[in-house]
Amino acid sequence: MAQYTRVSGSVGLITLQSPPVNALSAAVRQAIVDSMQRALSEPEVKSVVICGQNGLFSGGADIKEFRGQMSGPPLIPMIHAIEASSKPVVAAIEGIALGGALELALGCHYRIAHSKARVGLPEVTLGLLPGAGGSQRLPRLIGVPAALDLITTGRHVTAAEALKFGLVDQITDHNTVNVAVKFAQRVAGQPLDARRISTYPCLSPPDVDVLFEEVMQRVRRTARGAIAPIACVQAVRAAATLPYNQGMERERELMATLSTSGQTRALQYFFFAQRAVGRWSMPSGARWDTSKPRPVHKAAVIGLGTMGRGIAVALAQAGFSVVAVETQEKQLMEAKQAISGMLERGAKRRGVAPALDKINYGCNIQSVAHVDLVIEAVFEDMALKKKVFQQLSAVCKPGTFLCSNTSGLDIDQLACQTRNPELVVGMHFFAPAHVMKLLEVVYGPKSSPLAVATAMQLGKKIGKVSVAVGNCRGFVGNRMLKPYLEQALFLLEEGATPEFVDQVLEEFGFAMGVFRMSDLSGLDVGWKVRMADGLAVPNPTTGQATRLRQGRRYSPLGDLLCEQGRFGQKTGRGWYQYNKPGSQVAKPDPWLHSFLDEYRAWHALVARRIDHQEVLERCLYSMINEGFRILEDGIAAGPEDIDVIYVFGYSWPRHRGGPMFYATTVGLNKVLERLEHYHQAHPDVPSLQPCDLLRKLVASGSPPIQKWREVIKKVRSQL
Ligand code: 3H9
Repeated sequence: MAQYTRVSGSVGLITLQSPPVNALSAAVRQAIVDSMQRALSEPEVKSVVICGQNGLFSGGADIKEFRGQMSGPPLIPMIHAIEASSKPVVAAIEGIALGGALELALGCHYRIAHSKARVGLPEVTLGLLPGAGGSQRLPRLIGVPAALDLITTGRHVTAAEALKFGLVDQITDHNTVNVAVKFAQRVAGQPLDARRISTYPCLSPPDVDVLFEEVMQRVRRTARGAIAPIACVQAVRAAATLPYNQGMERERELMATLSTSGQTRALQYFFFAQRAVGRWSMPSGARWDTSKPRPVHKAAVIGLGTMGRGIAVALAQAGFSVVAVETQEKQLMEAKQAISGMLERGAKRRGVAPALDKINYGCNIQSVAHVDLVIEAVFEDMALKKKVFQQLSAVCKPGTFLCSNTSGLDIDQLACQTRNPELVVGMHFFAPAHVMKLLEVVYGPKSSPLAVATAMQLGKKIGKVSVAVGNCRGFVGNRMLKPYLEQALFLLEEGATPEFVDQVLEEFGFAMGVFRMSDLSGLDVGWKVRMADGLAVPNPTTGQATRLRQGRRYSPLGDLLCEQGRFGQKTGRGWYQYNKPGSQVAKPDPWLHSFLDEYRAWHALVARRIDHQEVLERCLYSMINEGFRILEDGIAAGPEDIDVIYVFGYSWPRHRGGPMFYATTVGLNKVLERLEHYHQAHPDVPSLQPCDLLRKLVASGSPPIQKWREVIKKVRSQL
């Protein structure tokens, strides 16, 4: 709620009190309204300061309240009343002032921030806009271009940047509340007309139409189908072109549309999902809150290819001492140069000194003897990784955690090579490892909770969203990718083109369609895995049999491209053609179209017209079906883990919440029915056969996603 006290004789101090982030819940809003009335009615009180307890102003509107009926005083009139107050009101911003909290501060007559505070209007990330006057006041205060930047991206800005924008009046290194109280005493009795932002004209550049056109085009391009960023531009446009009251009316209309959209529900779900993955658990019952991590000071990276380099950079940038090992002298020198470049560019972007001295290089595995944790990132080959783990186990000091950056190999087999299998976990980074936010922390049957807790904490310290998952082929992310890729290939066999499949998936919101993504990652990677599995056979006999392998339908299309040396972007040819090797501009390739025609003719396949719906349903529902199997097997503890992995690691559009949340928006019964339909048409494709958990969820009335864990527990206890 909020506490009202009188300080220094004449200042009414309102302290927001609602842990953990002083969100503006109904009770807090009511307490602000009551406290303001009291401050206005007490003749001794000449000015007011609003602050938050525990060094945090406020995290904004209470997102949990969005799920139900709103109660308590609404924010808009509350903020208007503060702005209209005859006594000056000063916001004392410590920690954070986000969303509705910054809107509240914009209603105050003055804003004083601590130098370490951050402010922002992140509503767009929740599928909303700053709907308590923020879209109308901010452009009036800091100008249209800066307001567009803050409101359409939702980015947090530092106090120093806020001061530069004119968003706060003063910053301080001292006790912000004390400074604000003194300030409030000084400005008591001064005229307030010039301090009410809603009365300011909205100063726009002369070419305002051009500006909005450009911003709208950019926002549409990057929004990938999200509607909130577009509504944010429209709201700021209203501020720039309409009087304040009409602008507020437009803000209200746009907010009404957004707040009832499926996208905001998905984004709010995702907000809590991101936090839920931190509360990990293992089938053994070990949990985040009962397993203490061990501090890591010094880490090592073995293997300095693309992944190893990115991991070393991520560690060094986060302040860890790193030993970087590559056994071949020449590769070591190349890696050192590349890593230094990455560190220098990163430091330049962030305006800090490059952490070059954090990394020591070596070509001998002995140099990792004294580190606390090793991340192995050698080539994805089980025999090689086993050898490295044997060496590490012999060389490292007792208690060293041994982690593998494998993208899908069996962690247990690696653990078995060591003296202390309980200290072995997977740390699956995503390329480029210093940029991508996702980290899958993979526990095997022998991994200890201590090892999992330590890897999870290390992930957090280097800025990753870490998700703990069980050990199986491909873990969560790549295991679900398999049926998705497989369906895309089958669609080509049946008549689709890579361009069409990609277009449908990109319209859905993926940053890249499946074929463009495969070209980027390199087609040879999967080919090598399929060869090791005995699936891809060089020069197979032709005929129907080549499309049925190990008892199930198989498409050798990817293998045939690789046999032609078409490995994707790096060779300038793959599912698309590129101007030169390494180029990123994918162009349709007539050669590939004739190749597909010949392939179909050879296998007596008649191309048919495939529509959008079939592409989406077969690619996405087969992937979702695998997600249910993963939940059934206990590889992921809950649907949130899968959704977070897909949004952060596989560019699943965030405004669709992740694959498992998306299934709820389609309707679980519809997903089941369509899978049954496609499985009937393709009985030799096991990934289309609906899994038991999906059937059980539908049979139990398709409960909301927050209740799935209970059903999963029941299903697993019956196994
Ligand atoms: C808005 O204001 C709309 C307006 O325009 C009005 C329109 C009319 N509500 O992230 P953390 C919980 S929209 C409820 O782990 P951190 C969070 O779930 C709002 N709960 O800590 C977690 O709970 P648990 C605009 C909230 O230190 C706990 O607090 N505001 C809220 O890493 C700790 O959170 C935003 O979008 C909330 N607003 O980061 C800000 N915020 O422990 C969203 C947090 O049970 N919040 N919780 O898992 C954030 O960005 C970060 O949480 C913050 C703290 C930076 C505040």
